[in-house]
Amino acid sequence: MPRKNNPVQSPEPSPKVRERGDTRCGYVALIGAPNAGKSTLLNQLVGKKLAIVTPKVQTTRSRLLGIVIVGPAQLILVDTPGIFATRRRLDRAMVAAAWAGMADADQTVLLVDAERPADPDTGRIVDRLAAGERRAILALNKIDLVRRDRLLAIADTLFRAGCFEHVFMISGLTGDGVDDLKRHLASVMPPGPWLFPEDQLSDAPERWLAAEVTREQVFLQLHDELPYSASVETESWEERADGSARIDQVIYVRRPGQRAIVLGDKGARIKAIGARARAELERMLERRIHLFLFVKVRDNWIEDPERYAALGLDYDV
Ligand SMILES: Nc1nc2c(ncn2[C@@H]2O[C@H](COP(=O)(O)OP(=O)(O)OP(=O)(O)O)[C@@H](O)[C@H]2O)c(=O)[nH]1
Ligand SMILES: [Mg+2]
Repeated sequence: MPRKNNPVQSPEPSPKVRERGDTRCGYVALIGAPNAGKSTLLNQLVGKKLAIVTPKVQTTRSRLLGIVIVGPAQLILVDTPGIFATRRRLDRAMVAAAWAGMADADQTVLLVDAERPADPDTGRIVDRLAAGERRAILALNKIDLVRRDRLLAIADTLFRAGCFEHVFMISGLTGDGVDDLKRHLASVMPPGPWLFPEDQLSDAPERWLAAEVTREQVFLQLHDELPYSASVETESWEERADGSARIDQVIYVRRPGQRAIVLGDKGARIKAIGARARAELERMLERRIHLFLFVKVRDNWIEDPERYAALGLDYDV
């Protein structure tokens, strides 16, 4: 049974190379415009779904570590929120978290959606990398959607910015090209001891991952500004004698009208969100889950320092 605060355990034992003292270990930041496919790639690299993924922009709100062992190397992957031109405090905090994820990393992978290579957000990130003389790896993503000759032209144009030392053409979704990227990252990690136990896949507590699973359904099942006005917190987690767990979560929204939408006609929407989230949780945690969702209005959550701390974000940026 998984331990409560040390979430998902690796399915396979990794090689016992630590005793030999020839290990490598380092941080790899995955950065890019919203929707570039950072979280999809993190999940593909780790081989397990940790980060939530939706077709909507700005799905990821704070940094998440995914840990994977490749031969003698432990890669600590940092999924970050998309980087974009910001307005709200929450946006600023998300983007600050993304840049901070890169500042501490040994390697940076910039993901570019090959269908949208001229995206202005991507342009701004490339400019900032070039201005700061940061070297990065370019991962041209979603190659399953774009013709090969077009990919070469895109890579060529981006490469001229002068801040990329390697380019990989990948599909985070199908896994195409991801093994090459993984092997390359492993080979350039600095020598050193592994920083996490070899069976650990993430730094995120299960309570937080469980809240993310529900937030993913909020993003998938609700539209317009609602997903961006909502946050989810796990309030309680009760282990049951039969091996199952009862999880109570609150979906916070900003206005009573939004609460009504989340509940839906005769509670149909919240029921559907709960059903899908519960199924996902059971798959992720490999056990029976009883999920209870509550919807509360907290008008000012988006300006409340305590909520930022709960989300793992800095308030004052
Ligand atoms: N066809 C295709 N779709 C992809 C690929 N990678 C990601 N996607 C899709 O792109 C959308 C966004 O993926 P995410 O992984 O959530 O993107 P992200 O960069 O983490 O987005 P934010 O967290 O919002 O910044 C989802 O619908 C994914 O299924 C890919 O290689 N090919
Ligand atoms: Mg993401």
